[in-house]
Amino acid sequence: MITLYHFGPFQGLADPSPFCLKVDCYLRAAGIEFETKSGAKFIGKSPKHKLPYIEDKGKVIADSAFILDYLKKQYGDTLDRDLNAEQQAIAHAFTKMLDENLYWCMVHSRWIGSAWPQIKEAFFGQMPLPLKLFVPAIAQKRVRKSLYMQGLGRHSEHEILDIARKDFRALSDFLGTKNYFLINKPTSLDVSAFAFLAQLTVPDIKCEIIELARSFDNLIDFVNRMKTQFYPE
Ligand SMILES: N[C@@H](CCC(=O)N[C@@H](CS)C(=O)NCC(=O)O)C(=O)O
Repeated sequence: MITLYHFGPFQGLADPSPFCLKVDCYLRAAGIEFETKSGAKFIGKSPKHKLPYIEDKGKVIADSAFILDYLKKQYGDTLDRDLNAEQQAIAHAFTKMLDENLYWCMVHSRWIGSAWPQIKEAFFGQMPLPLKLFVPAIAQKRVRKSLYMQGLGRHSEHEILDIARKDFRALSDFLGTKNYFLINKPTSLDVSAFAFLAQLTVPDIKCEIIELARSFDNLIDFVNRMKTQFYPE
């Protein structure tokens, strides 16, 4: 059986990481049985020092994109096999927009922006003393450096919100009144979109980017549709 190494449940979601939630939701949508092992401690054991990674039949695969490629090869491409080349190209472009652009806006709001006090409490509140006095600051410093190196961290909060707004607008306009992004059933693009949009709409955190995401009604309806379908619990 496949083991998914991830962070673990967070405020009504299977995971606070969009990449871990993507793999979790893909496995459910594709009907592939799996078990989970939860905890930030697995970051150190991951071949790429990030989560998620999976273990299957003695093989270890890290990175959500490589994991989905592996699952499609080993267990059949049940979600995307009906997509034509044009739809696959659109799915690729949107997926990379989520992974490489919206992700960093989300990281900024959680770790640097106005969500930080709430995130600090949610992620580190249970940590024993004296760890919780300094671990959050060390983690925040690392994330700040990553954001600066990536480039998004050099923008103002106002500019970052504007960058996120354009991603939400593109997703919302493309989804329109459809139930799913590409065809009349969920594909891996729906899984990816859910994994990111749910982070910004389900948890009970108050901040500007979450307020902004929640102003796109069709995206909220989409998240609720996917949640009801794949997370009925
Ligand atoms: N490209 C990777 C990104 C994974 C990733 O960035 N994971 C973050 C959590 S959202 C992580 O494990 N960060 C831990 C760290 O950097 O120490 C994927 O698609 O899986």
